[in-house]
Amino acid sequence: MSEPADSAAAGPSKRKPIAIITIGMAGAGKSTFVQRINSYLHSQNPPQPPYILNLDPAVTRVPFEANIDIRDTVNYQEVMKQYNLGPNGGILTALNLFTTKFDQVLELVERRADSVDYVILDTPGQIEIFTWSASGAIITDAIASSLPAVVAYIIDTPRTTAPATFMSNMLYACSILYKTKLPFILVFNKTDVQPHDFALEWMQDFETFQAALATHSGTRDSEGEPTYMNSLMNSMSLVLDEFYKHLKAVGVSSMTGAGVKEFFDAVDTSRTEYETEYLPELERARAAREKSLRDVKEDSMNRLMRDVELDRKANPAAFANDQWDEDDNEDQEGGEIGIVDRSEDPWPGQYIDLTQPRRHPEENINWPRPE
Ligand SMILES: Nc1nc2c(ncn2[C@@H]2O[C@H](COP(=O)(O)OP(=O)(O)OP(=O)(O)O)[C@@H](O)[C@H]2O)c(=O)[nH]1
Ligand SMILES: [Mg+2]
Repeated sequence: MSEPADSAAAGPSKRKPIAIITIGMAGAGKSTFVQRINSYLHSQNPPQPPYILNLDPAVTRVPFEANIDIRDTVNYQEVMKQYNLGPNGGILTALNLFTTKFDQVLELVERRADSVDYVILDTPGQIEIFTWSASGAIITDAIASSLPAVVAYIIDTPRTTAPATFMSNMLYACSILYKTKLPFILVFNKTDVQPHDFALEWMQDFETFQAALATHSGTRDSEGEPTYMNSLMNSMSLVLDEFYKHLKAVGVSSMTGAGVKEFFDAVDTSRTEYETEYLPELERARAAREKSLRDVKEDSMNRLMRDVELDRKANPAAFANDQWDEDDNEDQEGGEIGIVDRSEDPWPGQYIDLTQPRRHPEENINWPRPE
């Protein structure tokens, strides 16, 4: 449980809120989960109401009150009509349109950073619309570069008891982890219907997963040999073994509220992970981007100088006429052109704009404004 002291300490030294990005297959229970963690936070003492963003333009009814709702910005039905799109194209386009305004969303979120501890995002039902679109990536990156962030990957536990389904769901989770590189929590939802121990067991010991695979129908052909699918999954389970080490898994029932406290414990651990792993990576990426920009500039400068050199060789007479006259630059030390930063405080000798009143309280001088 996050200590009540947290929100009581709201002030300049308050930690930033953490963003929880819920992602999951259609019908996994994302919206119900958001509602559940929302009511859990409200029931804390003192209450810690989160800041909620609904990014699903097609939902007709959300079980929580969103602070920012994509449906207030774009009308998904209108988008479908105007752009002549089907439902998924409509959702994707609506999300793209919303993303063009995401800087305003970030501003609003940042304005509330001092008063909230959690920012929660509910994403569209069709998972790939968020995970494989440019706008999903832009939103995730924008949020994660301004706040600590964690992905809550919601899994429909009763629907993943078959080893093949379990594996494809985990591979999907794996691809999202490597795409976002954010701290990741697997949320096995609907544990009131199906407890998630089987999943934990499969994740901890791949041999039990392979055993489950072997006993499952359809994994042997008519001659009793393992099918291609079976061998593929066996090899994949070894790959996933490495992936499981990087994440936390919790079982939750969004219906009853079981496991929500454990979920928030995992969120707290993720904050530390974000600070120690994601943030340095983000800064490295930023520095690399700046360096590559510098390299590109340097490269074009070098090419320009080479061209000038070639030109000089090809046409020495013209070059002789086009010399810099040293006498014209006596006041320029070393021939360098002085760059003035107009945004900085003026210094003696610099031009002063007399149309503006200038006050120097420490010198007690008050320039009069000209009539
Ligand atoms: N028994 C049980 N049902 C749940 C639980 N969580 C969600 N559901 C049910 O699962 C169905 C889908 O829930 P939603 O919250 O709409 O799922 P979603 O992932 O937001 O769905 P989309 O946004 O349409 O993809 C609803 O009928 C919920 O009542 C749970 O913990 N237990
Ligand atoms: Mg939903």
